[in-house]
Amino acid sequence: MNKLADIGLIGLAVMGENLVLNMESKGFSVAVYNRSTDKVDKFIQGRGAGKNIKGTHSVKELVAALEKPRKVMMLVKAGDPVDSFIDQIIPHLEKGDIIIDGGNSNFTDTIRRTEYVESKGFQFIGTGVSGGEIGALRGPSMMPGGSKEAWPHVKEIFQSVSAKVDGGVPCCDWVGADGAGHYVKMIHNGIEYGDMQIITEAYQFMKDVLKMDYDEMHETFKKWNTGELDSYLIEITADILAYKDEDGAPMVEKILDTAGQKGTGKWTGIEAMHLGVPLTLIAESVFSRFLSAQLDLRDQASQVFQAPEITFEGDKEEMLENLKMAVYGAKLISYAQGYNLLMEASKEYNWDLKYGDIALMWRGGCIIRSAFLGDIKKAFDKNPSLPHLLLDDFFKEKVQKAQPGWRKVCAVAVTNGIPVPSLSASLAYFDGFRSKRLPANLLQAQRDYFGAHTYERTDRPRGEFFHTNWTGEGADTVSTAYNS
Ligand code: 2AM
Repeated sequence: MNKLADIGLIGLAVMGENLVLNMESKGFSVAVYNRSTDKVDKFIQGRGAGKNIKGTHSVKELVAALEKPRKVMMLVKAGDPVDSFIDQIIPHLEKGDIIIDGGNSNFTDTIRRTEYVESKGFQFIGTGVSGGEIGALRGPSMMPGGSKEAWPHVKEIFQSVSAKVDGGVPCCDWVGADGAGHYVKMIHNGIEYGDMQIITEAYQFMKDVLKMDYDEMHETFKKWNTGELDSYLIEITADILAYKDEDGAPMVEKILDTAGQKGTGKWTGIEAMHLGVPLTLIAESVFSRFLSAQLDLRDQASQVFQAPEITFEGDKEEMLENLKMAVYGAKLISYAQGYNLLMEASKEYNWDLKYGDIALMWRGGCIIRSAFLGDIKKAFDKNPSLPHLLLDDFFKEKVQKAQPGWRKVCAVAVTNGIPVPSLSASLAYFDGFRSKRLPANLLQAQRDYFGAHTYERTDRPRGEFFHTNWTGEGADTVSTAYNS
């Protein structure tokens, strides 16, 4: 490879290697570098052999190998390594050059880095890249944000390597300023936690309440994948349930029930708290992983508490249909809550997010890809200023249809002592969401009673605050109002 490369990539771990091969297969030349330079040589002699890929052994050599404006993309461990590489790259750049972070960075870091890199006269892109190893190789979902002037320079490369849906629409478009791309990736991961938790609850219900065997469960998920639940995670669940260990037993039965996590679901939950958005399903999914990790405590508790005897005697097929509705209803709520958070974030951080386009970016390539995302795109195409997904006609109709079965599943699960935190929390959210009046009037009275926090009245305009001397002992001084 003699001519200068179209793009440079730092970080030859799983995602980096596969993305480089993907770029090269689409006709782009790539220069690569890795901190441990033996990995560069191994890659060039191995999977990268005979391809339009140039190995380099220093950041300086990498940058010198690039066409201008230079595009240097990092796929390295999130955190300090990203800052360290930015500082190593900058001295070799010229005006207009672009640094890209394709790792799983926290959006607050991306906001800070965009400002920093721009202050040095260069441009910065923080992009979510989803789809794992295979996605990176064959076409990931990509969610770029940062310095907008940089987008036209990387658009062709990004959209060429990304997944395509509906006969060629790329699952990659400009998301917004500074940390917007990584924010959208964070929400994607939160939704992924939710979808996975919903599925695991359905699995436990099938196994413990409906006493289904693994082949039956496999067939059920396979069937579900042909309808409105058609999605990557339902598809792989069907595969996983069919997988047998060498002795013929279901592989899943042998896996320790303690869930790991890398933190992006937790960030989503923290962010929901920060912006005051009821993101209950994703939060329950994160907490469920924490609870699963408390193996020793659960072991002790299981010896202390007797589980209720499971007494389901109804029609199994009918209950399976109810379960499908519960899964679908919970999923509707999860995405509606996720979008609620996106909408608040768009206002808070001035991003002007295009909600329908975001659904399209997730439509293919990534872990949460599903037919369902097409319906979200349609909802925002119909009404770009839709205040909440559940108020769209399609979603309204679907959630109404899901309700009866969803309620029955939660009731049966609770009666039989089967935990369904995401199915029940989403139903509770829905019941709260559709309530004109909640018991927060009593809560406000309590706050006013013990802390003179004041309340507003139903018979007076909003914004007028009142205090009652509930005991006759308090003074008339009121506390300053605090609203999250
Ligand atoms: P390495 O191969 O030299 O470990 C994923 O771990 C990628 O991030 C790898 O390319 C890895 O480089 C890189 N990485 C991890 N920690 C790093 C650090 N502290 N400095 C530079 N690169 C790092």
